[in-house]
Parts: sequence; structure tokens; C-alpha cells
Amino acid sequence: QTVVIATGNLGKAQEFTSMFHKAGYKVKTMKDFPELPDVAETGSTFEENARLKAETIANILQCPVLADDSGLQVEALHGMPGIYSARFAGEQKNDAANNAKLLYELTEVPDEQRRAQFHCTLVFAAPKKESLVVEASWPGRIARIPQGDNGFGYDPLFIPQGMDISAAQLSESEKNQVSHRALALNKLQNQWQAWLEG
Ligand code: ITT
Repeated sequence: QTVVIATGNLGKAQEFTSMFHKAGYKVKTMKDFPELPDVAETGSTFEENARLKAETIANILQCPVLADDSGLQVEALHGMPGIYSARFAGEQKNDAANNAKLLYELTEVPDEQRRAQFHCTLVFAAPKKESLVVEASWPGRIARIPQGDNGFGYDPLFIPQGMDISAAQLSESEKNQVSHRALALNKLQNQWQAWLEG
């Protein structure tokens, strides 16, 4: 069985792929459908954007499609960058520039006020079905120096609660046991087969 993931983000694709492979599913991503248009994320919430991606692609491909809309919410920045996480530093998606901007914005913010969380909303859409929606978050804080080479996005600056290393210092399989994406996917895993076959 194959699941199509409506993402062009290689980091996400890799995390989903290893999680679905473990459950015995094949995975295709937007890279396998180069002819498909980029879906504009014009929503004002994670859920709206994930719905846009999943439902648009499910309508075109006429098959079940999972989309992830996720981001980093920083308390001292009143929840920013949030849904703007991928393009925090400019129109072009650029992880290094986003991390630099985040550090700059938090220059004056003391350690005890650097709380943040990663948020993930997953929408599973299929033709003629009401979409399935699940969400989860992963609490932590923002470091002063980026550390680690694993993962993607803001991982080098995110110290998960209860740890003293960054998310980019976790191995892929370690991150996949505890991340916002892993927690959301766990919630989905209990429901999606019944939903799809029902
Ligand atoms: P798709 O829309 O094609 O899936 P995207 O990267 O544009 O890819 P989003 O709009 O959901 O995806 O933006 C998510 C951004 O939030 C992502 O680019 C990272 O900057 C950040 N992010 C989300 N999950 C993350 C994680 O597990 N680790 C680090 N950063 C993450």
C-alpha cells in the first residue's frame, strides 16, 4: 500500500518515509509528481494550510494524501514564526537564514524566557471523504548557538524539554520517537486505516 505525502520538504519527507516504512507502507512525495503545481499556503492556521495541501493534491491524484503543516512557536515572539516558519527570513525558504534571524530576534531574551514549541498538524485527505485532522506539539527552548547536523529547519536551535542537546543532535530514529511530527503521526496511526476503509 502507498501513501502520498504532499510535501516538497526533504527533511519532512525523510521522517515520514522512515516512519511509514516501519509500518509497512510505501511512500511517494511531491518529488514523484513533478508535473503537479505548488499549492499556495494562503490559510491563517496550520490546519487550513495542511488542508489546502492535502485536499488539493488528493483531488488531483484521486488517491489518499497526507499533508503536514508545521512550525516553531516562540513564546517571547508571541508564537512567531508559527505558520511563517519556512519563510521567516524571506520569500525564499532558507533554513540557515531563518535560524540566524531567530537568534537575532532573541538576542536580548534571557535563558529562562526562551521557551518554544514545535507544532505539527497533519491532514489526511481522500476523495469523497471528510479529512482526518490530528495535531501535536513538542515543548522545549531556543539555544544561543546552533548545534548538531541532523534533522532540518530549526532543529540545531531547539533544545527539547528534558534534554540538554539540540534536536539536530538526536539521531533520526531518536527524533522520530519524540517529535511533534512523531506524536501527531502516532495519533493518526490509531485512526487512519479505519477511516480510509470505512
Ligand atoms: P511543505 O509545505 O512542502 O510540506 P515546508 O517546509 O514549506 O514544506 P511548512 O510550510 O509546514 O513546510 O513549514 C514548516 C517549517 O517549520 C519548516 O520549513 C521548518 O522551518 C519548521 N519545522 C517544522 N518541523 C520542523 C522540525 O521537525 N524540525 C525543524 N524545523 C521544523
